[in-house]
Amino acid sequence: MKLKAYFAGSIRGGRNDQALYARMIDAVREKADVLTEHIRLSTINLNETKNDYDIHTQDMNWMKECDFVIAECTNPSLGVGYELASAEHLHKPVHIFYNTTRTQLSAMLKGDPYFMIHPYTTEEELFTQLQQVLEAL
Ligand code: 6IA
Repeated sequence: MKLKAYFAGSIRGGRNDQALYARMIDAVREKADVLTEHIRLSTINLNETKNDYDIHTQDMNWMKECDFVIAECTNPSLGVGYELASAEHLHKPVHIFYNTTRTQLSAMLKGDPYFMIHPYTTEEELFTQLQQVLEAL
């Protein structure tokens, strides 16, 4: 059976890195079904009034279902932080990527030995590390 991945990336926290999320999701899809494909979309309308209760329920069900979590945390997002804490409580393997030239990762992630943290400075470095993570699964 194919593995299931939960990809986490900023939505209301800001969509500056949407194209990067799409490229990462493409890479993850070589190895696993990505349950949270919508993160890649350039068409998310932040003004749309969706049912937040349904979004939270669906995402937490996917979190329970997934085999591992990949998060891109360069753009800070409250929702992603919440997802990462949930993943830890559910004992899911969590890989966090962030660009050290653009952000300082929160101490609440960097200081938690549970998380596997992958700092990078270039996109090439990011994808080399991501491939290594996927090959080791
Ligand atoms: O606080 P944020 O919005 O940046 O949180 C982003 C994280 O929360 C992502 O990793 C998603 O998994 C989850 N999330 C936040 N919003 C949504 C959503 N629709 N649909 C699915 N997952 C979400 C929001 C659309 C809305 C702006 C109309």
